[in-house]
Amino acid sequence: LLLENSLRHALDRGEFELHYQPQVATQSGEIVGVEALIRWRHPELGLLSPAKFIPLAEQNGLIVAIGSWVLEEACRQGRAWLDAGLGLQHIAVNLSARQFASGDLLDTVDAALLDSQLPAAMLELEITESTIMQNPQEAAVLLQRLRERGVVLSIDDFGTGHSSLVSLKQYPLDSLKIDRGFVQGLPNDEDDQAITETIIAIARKMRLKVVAEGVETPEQLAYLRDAGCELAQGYLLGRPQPAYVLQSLLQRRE
Ligand code: G
Ligand code: G
Ligand code: MN
Ligand code: NA
Repeated sequence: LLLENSLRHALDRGEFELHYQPQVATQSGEIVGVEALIRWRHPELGLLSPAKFIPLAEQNGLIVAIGSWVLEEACRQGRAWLDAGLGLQHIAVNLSARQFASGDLLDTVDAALLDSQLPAAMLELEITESTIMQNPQEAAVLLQRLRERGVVLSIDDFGTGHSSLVSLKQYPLDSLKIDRGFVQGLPNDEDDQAITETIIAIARKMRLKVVAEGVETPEQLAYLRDAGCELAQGYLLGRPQPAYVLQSLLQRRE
């Protein structure tokens, strides 16, 4: 396929870029972190979202090389923002299942941290429940190794991945991200209320940070804040944007 061929060259040609979406404290409104989200600036097709090429990269294995680039670039940017005194607590990066299982994730993370001199505690890695459940034993070891380095570990799309709550106890996690599918129905849908409140309660009991995704309305934000959800992310608070746009947002805040 055409897209697959150009995907092979996209890294060498420098066609990928990271956009950054703010994560905001629901109490203060302050931007405390960002999530890095990859985009492909395709020479003919324009800016492509990850949905258009990440599944393909997962299939053909290119995701491992792309994922390494993402880690390096995010850490480099995080360090630049740290040096600029912008006061971000963390920069979050998504890991795909294949990248997680590749066998060189630890080396890749170590190299990205070493090259950038980003403090490990500023790097947050987002992993889905299904990635963990593909190989629960190996995942436990890998997450432990990452934790030993001081990296922050977060479960993405929490509530959608069929992991038992009990099993989560075995993993050294720092944070849960409430899937935007549950946030969508807030503040009125009673099922979504029950689910989000339960996730917030679990997070609190397990001493995990909790981030609500896909917050699009002031009513959703108010509901989540009142329910005790610390952090929120979504179009209401900021779309994923190029580094320089996010940087000007952060500077305006100073
Ligand atoms: O950015 P967007 O809004 O379209 O993201 C769509 C999906 O692509 C999300 O599920 C997100 O986790 C995933 N994604 C975005 N950036 C990356 C990345 O750098 N690596 C991987 N593996 N997935 C990503
Ligand atoms: O799976 P992950 O959480 O990494 O997905 C992030 C994706 O969600 C990105 O594609 C991002 O653009 C998208 N996203 C971020 N905020 C919102 C939002 O408020 N509403 C919707 N529908 N999508 C969002
Ligand atoms: Mn994510
Ligand atoms: Na998500």
